[in-house]
Amino acid sequence: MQLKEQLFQTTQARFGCAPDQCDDHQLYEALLILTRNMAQNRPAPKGERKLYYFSAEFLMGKLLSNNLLALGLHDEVRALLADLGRDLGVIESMEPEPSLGNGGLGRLAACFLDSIAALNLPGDGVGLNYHYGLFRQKFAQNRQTEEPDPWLEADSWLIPTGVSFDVPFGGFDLKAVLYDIAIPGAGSGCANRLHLFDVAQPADAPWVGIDFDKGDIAHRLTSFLYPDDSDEAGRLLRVYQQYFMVSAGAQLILAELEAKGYALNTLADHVVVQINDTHPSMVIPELIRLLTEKGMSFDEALDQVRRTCAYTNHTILAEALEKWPLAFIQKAAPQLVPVIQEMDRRMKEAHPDPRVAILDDQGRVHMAHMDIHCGFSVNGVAALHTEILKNAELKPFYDLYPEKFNNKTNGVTFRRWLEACNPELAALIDGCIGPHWRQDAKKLEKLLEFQEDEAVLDRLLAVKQHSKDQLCRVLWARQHIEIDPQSVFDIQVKRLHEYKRQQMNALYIIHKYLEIKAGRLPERPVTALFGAKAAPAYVMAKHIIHLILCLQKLIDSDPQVRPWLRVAMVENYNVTWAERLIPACDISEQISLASKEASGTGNMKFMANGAITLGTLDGANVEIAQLVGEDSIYTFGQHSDAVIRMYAGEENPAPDGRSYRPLEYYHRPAVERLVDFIVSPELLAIGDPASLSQLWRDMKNKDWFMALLDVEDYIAAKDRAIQDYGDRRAWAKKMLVNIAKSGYFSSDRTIEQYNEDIWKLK
Ligand code: 26V
Repeated sequence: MQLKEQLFQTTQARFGCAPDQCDDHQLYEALLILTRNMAQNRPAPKGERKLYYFSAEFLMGKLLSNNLLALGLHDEVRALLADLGRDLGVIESMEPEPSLGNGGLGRLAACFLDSIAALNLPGDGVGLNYHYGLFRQKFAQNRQTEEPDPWLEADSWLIPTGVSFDVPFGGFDLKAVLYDIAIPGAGSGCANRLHLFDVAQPADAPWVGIDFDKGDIAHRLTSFLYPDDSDEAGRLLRVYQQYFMVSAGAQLILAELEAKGYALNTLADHVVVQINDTHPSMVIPELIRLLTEKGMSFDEALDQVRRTCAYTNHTILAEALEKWPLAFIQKAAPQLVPVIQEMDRRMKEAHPDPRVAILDDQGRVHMAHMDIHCGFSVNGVAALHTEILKNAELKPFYDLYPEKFNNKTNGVTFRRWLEACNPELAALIDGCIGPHWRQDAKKLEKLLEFQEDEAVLDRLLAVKQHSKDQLCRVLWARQHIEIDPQSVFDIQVKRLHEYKRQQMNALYIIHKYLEIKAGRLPERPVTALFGAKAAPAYVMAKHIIHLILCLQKLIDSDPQVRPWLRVAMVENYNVTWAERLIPACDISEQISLASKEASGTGNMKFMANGAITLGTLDGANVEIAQLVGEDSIYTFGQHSDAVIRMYAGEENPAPDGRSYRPLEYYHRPAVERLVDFIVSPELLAIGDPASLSQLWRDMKNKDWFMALLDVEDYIAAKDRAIQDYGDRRAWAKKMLVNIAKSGYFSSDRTIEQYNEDIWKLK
């Protein structure tokens, strides 16, 4: 049946009217139903072996546009709607964004599902169906406030499956009900599934805290996505959530294995489980428990599981490595305790070194240690990150199991992050090198042939300007912020964390502000754009947001500074915002303290859209720098080995154990006046004195992530970039080189490497 006819039938059946009588939301719903059905009816990729990608977060973003692209219907639907006098972009904007992730880790999982399906590999995601995604951020009195963010409407992408499993908690069982989201592969003709487990009777009110009794857990277990460092009260809930996810997921794996007629002792031949950070680590003892319950010996169960499970590490921040008190597990899932104790006993017997123990002397379970001992692969997410794991953070494990360690540099799906979010650039690229980069992003390298082609460079600049103009319109429509579309767009968007150093960017803004006030005008106007959510309980992160919003206000009301420098922080930064901001960016801020950002993935998206990176040699920035060469990136700051030595405090340690002393940097005249401006009369008149002075004191005295160490070098590098921006031809060439070299960071490449080295699906 023609698409037009199908749409007509859908709106008739659902709303009793023809498409041209529907409002925008009704048309969205009709397209959702149509696309969902088409994706659902696609067959799964064939194969003898299947991947289960376990993750507590899948930050999918809106799905309509991407699913239409994957199904090859995007252009047809756009034309159909245009005939009705309607705009696909407007219809797409009706979709609520499912924010089922905190940041990079969850978004990576979503890019991976896209690539796994596009490469026609049999691989499903396993996670939880949170009813309220990450909180919705609002600004009031120059501060972040949080509101619940429901995303489920009467019609959503969820497909009820009728499948459920009983999950045994301490004292009661709970039914885990399975919903699926179909993941159609672009150009593959097949679809995989994202399996999301939910409780049978979810509470409809937002999460307001929880009592850990049977009734509350039964209704609220899936209410709420845990922000990455919330308060103590949520921690036990997190263990309940994790066990619910992995127990249901492990049961699903064994049910599918048996349904295919495979014996349990062939598990490792037919299944591979990728554990995305340590949140799903309890899948290891749960699989062992289920296998032994079905009659397998502990030895054999451990052997099967060890050959089935692989672990990805996404952070080296010690505070982010999960260590659950055994008492929590005893309460939530007591049946796992003897399994964990037996694994621990065996590992201690073989390796008595306390640094590699699963259970420590404080009765805590080190989830990553369990993964490394009881899995066959451990990978980091960028070359530098993997080296740091091997040589520092996880060195005792690398000494034991060198063969398990491998690197898989992250990637992003170019279907969402170039083709869908920047159609004008995609069309320009098609015009130069043809459409085949869409299947093989490495082909973008052919763009290098156009480095001296003035017409192409001019068009590249025009496309960028078009995206900047569009962003200006969106900013005005959503937040009534007016910025100069001709200014340099300098963008830092990512979770708010001290190690990512948004505070150092704020110091640059202060520097520019003071220069302008002193009559030293910059070469050209600059707009500093931010987007960032702070975990609700992360006090210092909230102080930094407050500082940025106060700077925004100060400059907005200063007619002397405003024409030259603007600050704009977007409210509720999410995937949808990213799709607007990234195509419009000139300078991509990737300024984490070297050694602290495992990889970054925003850096790759910006690069693919022709932004020039201003960054430290951290995470995947190192690989970006190697690919584009020093003319097409601005790097600065101390290197990771120096930073690691400073934390180790090898020479002349301060009382906090490090050899870094922030006061020494603070007392440099060029630095002191920037830091002190945080508590200047101008800012104190706008902001909360307690918040600003706490930030000021912390920066001088603690500065745990060493913003003052790098700030002078940062200012110099950024000023150089802003100056170079003036040579439009040379800048356009840098943009072209970045786009041409970005193909390496396609998640298709990353997934091919996972498959080649770890999953071995085909
Ligand atoms: C977790 C926590 C938990 C409590 C304390 C504060 C804190 C801070 C960070 C995290 C990180 C969670 C894991 C994560 O999102 N890692 C990110 O993974 C991306 C995909 O591999 C990678 O690009 C980012 O560099 C990495 O930060």
